[in-house]
Amino acid sequence: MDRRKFLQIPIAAVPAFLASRVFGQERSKFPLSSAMRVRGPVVVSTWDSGVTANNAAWPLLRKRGNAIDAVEAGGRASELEPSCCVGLDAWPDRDGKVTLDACVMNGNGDIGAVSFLERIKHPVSVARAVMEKTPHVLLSGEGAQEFALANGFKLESGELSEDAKKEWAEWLKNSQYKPGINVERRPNIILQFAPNYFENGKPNHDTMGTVALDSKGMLAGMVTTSGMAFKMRGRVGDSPIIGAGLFVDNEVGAATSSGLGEEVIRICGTHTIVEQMRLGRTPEQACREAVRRIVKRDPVKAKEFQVGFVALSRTGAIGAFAVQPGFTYTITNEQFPKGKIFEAKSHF
Ligand code: SD4
Repeated sequence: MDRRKFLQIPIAAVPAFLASRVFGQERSKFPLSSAMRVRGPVVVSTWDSGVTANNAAWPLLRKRGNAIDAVEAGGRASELEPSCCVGLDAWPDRDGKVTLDACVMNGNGDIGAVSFLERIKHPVSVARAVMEKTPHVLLSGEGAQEFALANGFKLESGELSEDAKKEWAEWLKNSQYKPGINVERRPNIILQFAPNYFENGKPNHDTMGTVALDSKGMLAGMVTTSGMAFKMRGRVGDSPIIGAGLFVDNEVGAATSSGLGEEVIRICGTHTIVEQMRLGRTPEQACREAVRRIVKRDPVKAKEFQVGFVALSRTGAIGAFAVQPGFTYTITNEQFPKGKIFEAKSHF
C-alpha cells in the first residue's frame, strides 16, 4: 500500500488490541505529575518506540545490573529495530548515505561518542568503546569507522534499506530539507508496532535517547540516531554532543532530548536541564525551562519544529516537556514492567 493511501486510513480502523499486544500498555494521555517518583531501578526512553530500548534495558536493571550496561543494551536493540528508525536501516542524508551519531555517559562523568559514522551497525557500542578504550571523548567520520573496525566491529554494506530507498527517491523529487514536527516515518511499520502514533496526525521521530537509574543509585544514559532525515552530508546534530543530547550527573540526575538538534545545541539543552534540577527544579520544570529558552529565541520559527526533553532525577523523579504536543516517552520499572507510554506537556 502506498504511503499516501495508507495515511487516509482512519485511526478508528486500527484494532486497539494491537497496541496493547505489542506494548502491553496504551499511551497515557496524562503525563506523570512532576511530583511523582518511582522507586528502585528505572529506565526512561524518548518516544513510544522507547519500549524497544526499555525492553532490552529492564531485564539487566531488574537483576541489579549496571545502568551503563542497561542503556547500551537499549541502544543496541533500537539500532536493530527498523521501527525505531535509528540504525543502518534508517533514513539517509540528502546524498543517500546513512550517517549515525551516538553517545553514552554515566553519572561519574565518563563519556564517549561517535558522529558521522557510516556502515557500522552499533554506534552506541562504538561510543562506549571510545569512552573505555581511548583518551578521547568523541570520534567522527572515517576515524570513528577505523576505530570501530580496529575494535572488532564489522563493516556493513552501506546499502539503503528498501523503505529508505523509496523515501529517499520520493524526497529527491523536491529535495527540500524541511524537518517536520514529530516527523512522519515508516507508517506501515509504525502501524504494526504503535497504532497510537497516528492520534492527532503527529507521528514519530528518529532518535532514541535513554536514561536509567540502577539499584546501586548509579545513573547512565545513551543516545543513538541517524539524525535528521535528508540533512546535509556531514551534518551532526545534538545527539552525540554531551550537554546537548545527553547529560548525566550522579549528584543530580540525567536528561536526554529528541527533535531539531540545532535548537538543542544552541542552549546546551540537557546540561541546562541538569543544572536547573541542581538548583531545585523538578525534572518537568527543568525541561520546561529548556523549552522556554528555545522558544524565546524565535517564537515564530518555534511553531514549525519539535524538541522534546525527558529527565530523571537521582531520586527517581521523572518529567518531560516539549515544544509541540505529541512528544512521548516510555517508562519501565517494577511498576510498569512492560513499559508505560506518557505524552509530555508542551509549550504550544
Ligand atoms: C538530530 N535530534 O539529529 C536529532 C534528530 C531527532 O527525532 O531527534 N529526531 O537533530
